[in-house]
Amino acid sequence: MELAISSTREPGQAAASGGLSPERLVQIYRLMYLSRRVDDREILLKRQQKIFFQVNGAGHEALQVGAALALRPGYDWVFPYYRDRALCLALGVTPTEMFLQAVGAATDTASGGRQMPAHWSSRQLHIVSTSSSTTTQLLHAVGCAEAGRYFSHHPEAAARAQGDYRAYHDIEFHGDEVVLTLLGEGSTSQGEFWEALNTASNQKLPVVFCVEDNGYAISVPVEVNTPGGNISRLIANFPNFHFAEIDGTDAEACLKAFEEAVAYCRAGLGPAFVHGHVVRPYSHSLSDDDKLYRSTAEREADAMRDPLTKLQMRLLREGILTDEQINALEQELDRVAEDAAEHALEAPLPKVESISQNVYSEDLDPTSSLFATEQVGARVDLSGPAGGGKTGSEKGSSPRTMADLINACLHDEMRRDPRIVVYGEDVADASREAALDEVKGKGGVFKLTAGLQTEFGSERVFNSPLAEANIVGRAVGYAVRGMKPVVEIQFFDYIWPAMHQIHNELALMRWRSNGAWASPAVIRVPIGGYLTGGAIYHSQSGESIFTHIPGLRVVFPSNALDANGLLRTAIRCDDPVLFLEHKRLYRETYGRAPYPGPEFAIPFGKAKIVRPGSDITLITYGALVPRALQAAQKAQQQGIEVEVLDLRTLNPYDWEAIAISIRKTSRVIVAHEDMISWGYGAEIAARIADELFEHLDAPVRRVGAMDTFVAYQPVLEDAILPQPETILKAIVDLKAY
Ligand SMILES: Cc1ncc(C[n+]2csc(CCOP(=O)(O)OP(=O)(O)O)c2C)c(N)n1
Ligand SMILES: [Mg+2]
Repeated sequence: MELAISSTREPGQAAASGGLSPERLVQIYRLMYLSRRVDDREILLKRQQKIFFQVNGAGHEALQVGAALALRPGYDWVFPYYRDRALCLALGVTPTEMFLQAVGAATDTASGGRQMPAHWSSRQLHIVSTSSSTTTQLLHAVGCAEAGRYFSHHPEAAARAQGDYRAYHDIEFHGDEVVLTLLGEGSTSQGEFWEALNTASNQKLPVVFCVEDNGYAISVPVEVNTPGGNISRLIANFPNFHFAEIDGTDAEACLKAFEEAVAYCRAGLGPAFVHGHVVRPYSHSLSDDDKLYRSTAEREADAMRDPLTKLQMRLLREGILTDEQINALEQELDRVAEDAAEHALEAPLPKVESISQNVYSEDLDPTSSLFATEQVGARVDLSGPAGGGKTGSEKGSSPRTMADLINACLHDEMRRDPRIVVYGEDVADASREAALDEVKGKGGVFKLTAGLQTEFGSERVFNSPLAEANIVGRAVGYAVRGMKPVVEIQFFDYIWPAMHQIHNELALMRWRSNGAWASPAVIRVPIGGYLTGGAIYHSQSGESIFTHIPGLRVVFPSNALDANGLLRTAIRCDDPVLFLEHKRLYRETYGRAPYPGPEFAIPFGKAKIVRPGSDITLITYGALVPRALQAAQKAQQQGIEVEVLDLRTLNPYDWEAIAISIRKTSRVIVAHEDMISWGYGAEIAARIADELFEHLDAPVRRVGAMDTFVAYQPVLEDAILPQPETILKAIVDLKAY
């Protein structure tokens, strides 16, 4: 490492006026100065078009160095934002590493040339990969703190285990580690800021929240984002917090404030909130010019508070360093920045062949034979009802519903893997545990998590706040620490507040950090219509929106046995999984199956021929599987043999099975419940037309819902969603083509 943190020269004999030693003040100055010089050098490189983006940390250095020096690097955890250069330097990220990211080098340790500069990540230093999305990192910090606490209560859960994702995740915990997360004052307007404070406060988590308040969010002044202009005043009533509002340009005050905040958190007293008033002497980024929206007087007043100048003046005033010593120190650090930049400019660039690496786990392939225990256990009953009625993982050979077998899988896996936590809205049996002596418990609005809290306790199964981003954002934090959150979004219709976390964080964590971090959480989501009265907000589909996200596995079972085996694979694999459960199928007589045992798994990407046929291939999944079977049965009466292929998983999907079937039948329909335009079938149909054209005797047909929402009145609902008759008509038409 090229940066010596301590002073390289004798700082003179003078004593500092405050509580800090002269050596400490010089150390802080060195870090602050170097941070500024790395910014300046990057700005130069950007102007020379040798790098492609620049965002600076100027004016924030004192606050950030104070935060870093109060922490134990590689012991505590950090979820920074893009402005945190001085923080990261002080934690141990080197200037060379920073420039490697700026040039987009293959050897960029934070992202391998994938992220913009100042998008920090260091596995060794526990700096978790950060995105450009403001505020998302706060919920990760909360989940991370929860995971740390969990491991300290259950150290046995940290043991490595073979045969699933646990083989690839080293667990580090100490029991008193602190999590630091930082953001700008404008970003406190995001709902996720409040969602993070909510959980940190409620659970007294050891998270230090730091607001770096430079008075602007690009061009928007603080009073527009924050009613009254002061975030500290708005959050003052959150219970359990330690609060500090400080001059973030006063290096000594900053370090002191963070030492107190960290001590409070480390002692387990609750979270802390440090609000530092800083300045922004440069514009927001090189793409911004603050002269367009700030008065000269205001910018001059800011310049007077530049923390670097202030500390330099103090060092001189108190005789800690002479002019000559300051000059020598600065020249030395200028060279450090220059040499680091030169080095980075010569670094090798990433290979184009590396692009697809780390979209998914490189270690554990969920399509592999490791998960092919399908033959073990039972046979699915595709015809109709019988027996059932048992709950949990109670053994027995009578057919059980999809709801039963999902619940059974959750019980089995939680018994097997102590790293699993289950949370979401209403998923607990009862948050007020004492009530469980006299009540049966809720266990989810569809009862899919029934009995889990009772068996595994409130630390592993609990209700979340009514906030979907909170659910998924915390899951990211849990998962980067090596835990396996299996969370529930109550209805697919309400997944949208979590979309930002799913798209920009959960699915991206591995790729953007070039494999250094991953967040293989499972999100279970009841989906779909055919409910007779489900209406607009309890009937939505929309799976193709999620299959369009690289890094995210999407599973959509159509029967009890598949749901059981695929959920097991979802939990044991090393990728994030969206597990879609059709509400209409939960307790359907169709597709019940006996309990297949606790090791029954189905690999992803393996379609199933649920009905063989030679005339037409019908590709489908979810609630359209039983409807397609009904249509196929009727078609048979007209002499048409339809082969029904249940995809079971949508990403990955079984192209080979599709191709084999189409080569046999030469006619194909893709049918799904979701709207036809831009639906999942559009991609499958396009690929068939592209790659199997010579095997087709007719155009590729699609069946799906009308391009509208699902209405409440059943007459409308029936017309909007595809019915067996709709599918039959498509079959007959296609055969006649
Ligand atoms: C969710 C989201 N919305 C918008 C942006 C675009 N953006 C980037 S920085 C920024 C302003 C942030 O201001 P603040 O939180 O005060 O931090 P500062 O840059 O001032 O340190 C905006 C709007 C973004 N990155 N993420
Ligand atoms: Mg700001």
